[in-house]
Amino acid sequence: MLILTTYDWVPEPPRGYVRDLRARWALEESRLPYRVESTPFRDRGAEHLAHQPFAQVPWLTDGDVSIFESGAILAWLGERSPALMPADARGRAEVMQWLFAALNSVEMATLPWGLFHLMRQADDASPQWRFFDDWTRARLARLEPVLAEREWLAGSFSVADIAMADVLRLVDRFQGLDDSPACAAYVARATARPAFAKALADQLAHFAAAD
Ligand SMILES: N[C@@H](CCC(=O)N[C@@H](CS)C(=O)NCC(=O)O)C(=O)O
Repeated sequence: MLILTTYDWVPEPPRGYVRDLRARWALEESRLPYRVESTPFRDRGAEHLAHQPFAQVPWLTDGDVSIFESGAILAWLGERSPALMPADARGRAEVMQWLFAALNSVEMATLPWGLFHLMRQADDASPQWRFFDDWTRARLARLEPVLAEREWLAGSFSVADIAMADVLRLVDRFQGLDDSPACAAYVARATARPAFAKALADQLAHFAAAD
């Protein structure tokens, strides 16, 4: 039995975007059996740090393996299910490069961009904001022609799409995909999948239950 651990509660703004969603989504796509456990949001103790050294979530337990970082969890689950990653070396390489690209080339720019919005600091008069806005626009401009010509990043749907679509969701939340129709259509396509809907509903219900 796979066990996914997330916080017992989070404030309202990040709900629906907490990274356990990526693991939930992959688990739903794979149909692997799993359950969700909670770790305290407010009181992050030694047990938490033993699984996630930055006191963050999520982490996944698979037998005697405990693994943190949403990207590493996606890669791990990809190895467990052909619904998430092909078994052949070339296919795996395709998925891995796009998984890393989502996290290391796109999210690196878009996460600070999203945080500016969350903190209501997205102000064109601010050079710091303009830096992150330009950086995000540059990444989207390169991604746009890629997504205009393919349904999914690496052939069939994979963990790379879970990562990339979830990264782009945060941009979409603040209307950042308005000038990137292929990126917007890709997010709509990915989030129309029943596994995403289940993962999102389950995350929202999990945190709401603790209110
Ligand atoms: N790179 C990590 C980031 C994990 C992360 O930022 N988790 C957030 C929830 S989405 C968290 O635990 N935030 C609380 C904190 O940083 O104290 C991953 O992808 O798993």
